[in-house]
Amino acid sequence: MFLDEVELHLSGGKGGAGSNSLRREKYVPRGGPDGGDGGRGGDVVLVADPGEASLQRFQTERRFRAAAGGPGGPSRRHGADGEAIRLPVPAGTMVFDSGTGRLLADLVSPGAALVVAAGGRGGWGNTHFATPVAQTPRHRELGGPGTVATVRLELRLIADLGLVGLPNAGKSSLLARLTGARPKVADYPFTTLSPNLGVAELDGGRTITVADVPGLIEGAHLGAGLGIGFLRHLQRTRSLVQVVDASSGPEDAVRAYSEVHLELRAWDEDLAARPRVVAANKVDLVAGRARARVLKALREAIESGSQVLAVSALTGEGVEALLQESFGLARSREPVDAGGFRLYPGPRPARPEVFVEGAAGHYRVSGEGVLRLVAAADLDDPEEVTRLQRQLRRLGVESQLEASGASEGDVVEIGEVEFTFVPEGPKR
Ligand SMILES: Nc1nc2c(ncn2[C@@H]2O[C@H](COP(=O)(O)OP(=O)(O)OP(=O)(O)O)[C@@H](O)[C@H]2O)c(=O)[nH]1
Ligand SMILES: [Mg+2]
Repeated sequence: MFLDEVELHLSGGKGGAGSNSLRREKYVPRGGPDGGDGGRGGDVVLVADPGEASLQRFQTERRFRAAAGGPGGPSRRHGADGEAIRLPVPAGTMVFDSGTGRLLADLVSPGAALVVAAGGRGGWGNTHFATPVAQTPRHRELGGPGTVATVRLELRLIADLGLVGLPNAGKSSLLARLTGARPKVADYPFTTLSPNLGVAELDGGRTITVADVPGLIEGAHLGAGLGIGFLRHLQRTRSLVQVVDASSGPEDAVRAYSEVHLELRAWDEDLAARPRVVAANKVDLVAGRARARVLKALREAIESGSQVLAVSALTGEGVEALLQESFGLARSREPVDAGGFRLYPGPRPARPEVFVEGAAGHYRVSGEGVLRLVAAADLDDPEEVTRLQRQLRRLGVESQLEASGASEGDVVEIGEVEFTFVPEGPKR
């Protein structure tokens, strides 16, 4: 099946740890610190790739974690950066935050990329921590954690031309006639279950992309037939060809036309108002007066502006004219999101938020910034613990704990670590 919606769980790689190496040289008993920094963790990146037609590749694998950064080494050796994971997605993939539903990016132009989960920062080696009083610090940092993200991908195909109509009208046959695509064609309704894309070539090397979607029936917007979810693939086409079966007389043809038009309007007024050609298909089955009557009835039923063209996907009659007309229409409209890649960065809190909950001797501190600090700290290193304490105090953790009623000796949980609360006095 064609997958056009999927949820992914992505994690950036952890940053590499800094090194706490001390320089060793002949005749120098205690060299200075020479521990290098850890490498950055790898990112997880979504990239719009014209070679992808659907989100099929995520059918089975939906969890990705990029590689961790390498540890720093002696002689200021920097750890290797973790390799990024680049996940190709079709152009037209929209990326939403699963939690909030917010649109993060619309990957329209080929090559547009979004870092969804960033790798963690590499930890500093001890060379950064030398001070006049601590010439040989054993202090270094562990790497920071990568960010994690759960995102929903939703594909909306980008095509110049969309074919829409009742089941069996001949949409897939027309797609095959117009382009090199070979969609399934059969004489029963609902043959097409998911969108097909093809590329039509005009003389002079010009091309247009054409999308064929499943048949639409009356009540589709209420969930009848295959529903209308697939219509979102038409929302970004530049023009529409409404395909009508003209072989069973004027009344049927006009009814078919109006039914589809009403469903389009129920879905999206803007889509229904898009420039359109009506293709009266299967005209090989109606000749002379009968054919003229169908075309006349359709032209009268359709609001001015839309052309009605007689075509036959079977014999190819009228297909060249249809292609030229649709090309003109598609050209008259701006390409979808001509600006290409759009990103919607979220507001960033200026200072990490700190949350304290709990009572009666046991408290839990949360907030992303605080959790990161604690996760990155090497708690086996007393110097680092002191530093961490100072940082936490600066963020207001101590004062908030006191405001919540914590007193000396209480248990304070931060992430995966438990501390004993020892207030250090007034905030700096
Ligand atoms: N005689 C004739 N038959 C046609 C023509 N176009 C399509 N057909 C036939 O009509 C039937 C339906 O064609 P499809 O192309 O599968 O129709 P569709 O609109 O894609 O149908 P769904 O995918 O079910 O929505 C097939 O048996 C085709 O061979 C035509 O121009 N003339
Ligand atoms: Mg079809």
